Amino acid sequence: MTRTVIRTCPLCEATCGLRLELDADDRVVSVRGDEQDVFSAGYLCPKGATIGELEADPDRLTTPRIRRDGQLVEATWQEAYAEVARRLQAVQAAHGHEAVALYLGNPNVHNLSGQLYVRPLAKALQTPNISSASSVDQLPKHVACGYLFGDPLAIPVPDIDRTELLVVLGGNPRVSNGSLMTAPDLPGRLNALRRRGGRLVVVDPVRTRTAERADQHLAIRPGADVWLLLAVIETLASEGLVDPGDHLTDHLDGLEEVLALAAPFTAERVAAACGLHAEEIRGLARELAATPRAVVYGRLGTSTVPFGTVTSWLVDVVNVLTGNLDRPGGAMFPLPAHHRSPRRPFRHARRHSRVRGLPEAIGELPVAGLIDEMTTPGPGQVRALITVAGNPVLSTPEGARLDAALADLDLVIAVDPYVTATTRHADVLLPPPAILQRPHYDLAFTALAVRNVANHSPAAVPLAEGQPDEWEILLTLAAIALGQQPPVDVEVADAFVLQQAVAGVVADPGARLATRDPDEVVAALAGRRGPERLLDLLLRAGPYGDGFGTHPDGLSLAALEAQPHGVDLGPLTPRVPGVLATASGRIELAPAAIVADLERVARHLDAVDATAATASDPGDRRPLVLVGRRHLRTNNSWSHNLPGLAKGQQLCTLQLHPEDAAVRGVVDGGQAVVRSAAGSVTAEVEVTDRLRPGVVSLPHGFGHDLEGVELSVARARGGANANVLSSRSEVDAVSGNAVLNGIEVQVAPA
Ligand SMILES: Nc1nc2c(c(=O)[nH]1)N[C@H]1C(S)=C(S)[C@@H](COP(=O)(O)OP(=O)(O)OC[C@H]3O[C@@H](n4cnc5c(=O)[nH]c(N)nc54)[C@H](O)[C@@H]3O)O[C@H]1N2
Ligand SMILES: Nc1nc2c(c(=O)[nH]1)N[C@H]1C(S)=C(S)[C@@H](COP(=O)(O)OP(=O)(O)OC[C@H]3O[C@@H](n4cnc5c(=O)[nH]c(N)nc54)[C@H](O)[C@@H]3O)O[C@H]1N2
Ligand code: SF4
Ligand SMILES: [Mo]
Repeated sequence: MTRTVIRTCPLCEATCGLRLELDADDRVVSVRGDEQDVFSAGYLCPKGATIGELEADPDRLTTPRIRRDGQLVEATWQEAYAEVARRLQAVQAAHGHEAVALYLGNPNVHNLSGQLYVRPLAKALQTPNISSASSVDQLPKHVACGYLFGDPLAIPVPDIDRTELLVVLGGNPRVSNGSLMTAPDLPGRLNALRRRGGRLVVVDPVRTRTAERADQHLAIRPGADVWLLLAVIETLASEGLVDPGDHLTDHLDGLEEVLALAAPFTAERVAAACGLHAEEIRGLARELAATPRAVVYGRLGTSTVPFGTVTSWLVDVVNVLTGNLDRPGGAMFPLPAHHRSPRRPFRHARRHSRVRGLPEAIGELPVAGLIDEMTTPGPGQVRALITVAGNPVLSTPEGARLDAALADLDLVIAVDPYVTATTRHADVLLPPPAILQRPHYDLAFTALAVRNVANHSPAAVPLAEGQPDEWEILLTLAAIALGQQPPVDVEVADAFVLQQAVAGVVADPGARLATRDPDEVVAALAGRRGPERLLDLLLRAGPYGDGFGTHPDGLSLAALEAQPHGVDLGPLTPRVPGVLATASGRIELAPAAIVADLERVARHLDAVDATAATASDPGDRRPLVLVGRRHLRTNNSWSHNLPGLAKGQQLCTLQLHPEDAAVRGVVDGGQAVVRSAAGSVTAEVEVTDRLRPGVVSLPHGFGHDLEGVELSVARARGGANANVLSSRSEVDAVSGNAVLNGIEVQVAPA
């Protein structure tokens, strides 16, 4: 006897619907794409297909661990919480609240508990030292959109199903399945674009899977997109092609300023630095101007670079100048079903990190500064770290140094289902429930989706006796951080969280709940608890909500539960000016804080010109430039333990061009030492002409063969930790985001 469970895959941003068969013991016996899903229509990738393997992974923890005599031994939840209280409160008492740092990893964004209960924990800790995977990823986009539109979460996405020209910079959606662009079945959507006569242009130093199936591939030099985009703007301006469109005329500030700023960056001036021909750059600008529905989209390769914020900003500036912002087929703002707090005009750099003065953004400090906060003595030194769903030893700069710094901390607490390179340092390790044991709704990704959709998955498998859900773990940590002793009454803590949420919603004139009596709202939510109660509130108060009776046909959690394949709320619609939260109420096309970095952009161009001049010498021994990559069958650092995904293959290879390999005497299948200013690793060599000469590629998330890691499959293949090579001092100046692409390295046979 099996039963069918329909739910959304939480493993990447594509939010595909899954159709699972579970046996009588709740084991997954088969996984298919849900053909009735309103958004994914049956699409499934190899990662989604292994969800059963993930749930059944013998290395996945279900029991807490605490450190006793140097060993991580199993403990009860009571013992684990008691240990947290004893040791966390001791650090707080001895060194102050700021001595405790919090690092939030990527899976928090794919998890309702992480989305709704991490913030109460962060608040309760009363520490400035909060960082997340955002600052090794998309932070520059938040900062750019914060300045442009006043709201760091107002990120326009390519209207991929209606565009006629998609220009992808530094993204590989055929492998990543999309990022800051939630669209299940991107391979199918890209095929459809070309079938209807549209064009795909890919700008990437590597001929990726996306690039090889594009109409045009521009093999740019790493880090050069900033100059490319400035030259596109210069071309639009000098050839009279600027036309933001009537719909934006009354909502735009700074247009003339942007055009003036781009004037020095002609295509001819930047071509060598970009490694492209001037005519290719001008051609791109002309094509963008001439195509009625076109959109530029930048992803990781435009973000984790020295000018990440400027580049992310320029992407949307080009969309504005070509009339493609907020228009069908261009870059559009989704309108998700849940209520979002009204945004005050974006503020940035409200405080700075203690040691290096890195700026705060979206309430966090860049993780590139964390090692310094841990290792630099003085008042405010970090002595304890809590990680929730993160593996910073493998995902953040100078991973090996972070690893050493973690060993010296007074306390490490981790909420994570695995003993990883990072969590092997934990003094207390608290495992969250499995994916099928928790409800799922994509608060983050419905706000980045190329259609407005809503889809809820209730928990499919019950929690074990005494097993806490992840939100209960997070609330318990929060209460302990506030000085309580366990056992913590999570219902009381949760009632407080709800009360705060309701107060925020009824005070928002834009909510479908404004001016209602808070007690009445709380009463109407009775019968649910935890994240589902909060979600019900947000859905009912949201733009499609039932308003607790004012819009009887509107959405509620119950309405979504009745629609397991999701609810389609239609294509994206124009949202300017309503979406804007700037002080002026307009799009601020030339924000001073971003414009200030253009001087550095110009200086770097001069410096790069000098090296570009020698780049064509095939025998030259200039440093190579390292970029990252992803594989269809991996998910950052934590899927490598699934035999079905890994298939026994070494995916962590150093790719380099045949010319570069020959000059250095490294051979396909051999071992090479890769050295940067920050460190060195040894990796297996893969020679391929997919890369631009001078560029080498290594994926991140590997390097599991460290003492104490309990990932039996992943350990066996090890792989090199790419972040031994990235430097914590290389950051995007505006946002503090780490530079992970475009690192100078030397390669030699091992
Ligand atoms: N299968 C799989 N899917 C994933 C993930 C995964 O690990 N595996 N991770 C998920 C996560 S967390 C994210 S953030 C997304 C990322 O999603 P994407 O950004 O689509 O994926 P990446 O493969 O990182 O693509 C970055 C591309 O930028 C190129 N690049 C590097 N430097 C430069 C540069 O200076 N300029 C330009 N133009 N290109 C450059 C690289 O060659 C690479 O092809 O993927 C998500 N999806
Ligand atoms: N060199 C280089 N470095 C990079 C990148 C790159 O392209 N190149 N990409 C960067 C990007 S885009 C990202 S997003 C980061 C990711 O960096 P991180 O978020 O730090 O790392 P992940 O590898 O995603 O690790 C996630 C951890 O969460 C745990 N986990 C999984 N599900 C859950 C859950 O439901 N609850 C809890 N509590 N834990 C869970 C996993 O066991 C794993 O230990 O890496 C960044 N680092
Ligand atoms: S594309 Fe992403 S969401 Fe879809 S099945 Fe694969 S991992 Fe899951
Ligand atoms: Mo990411």
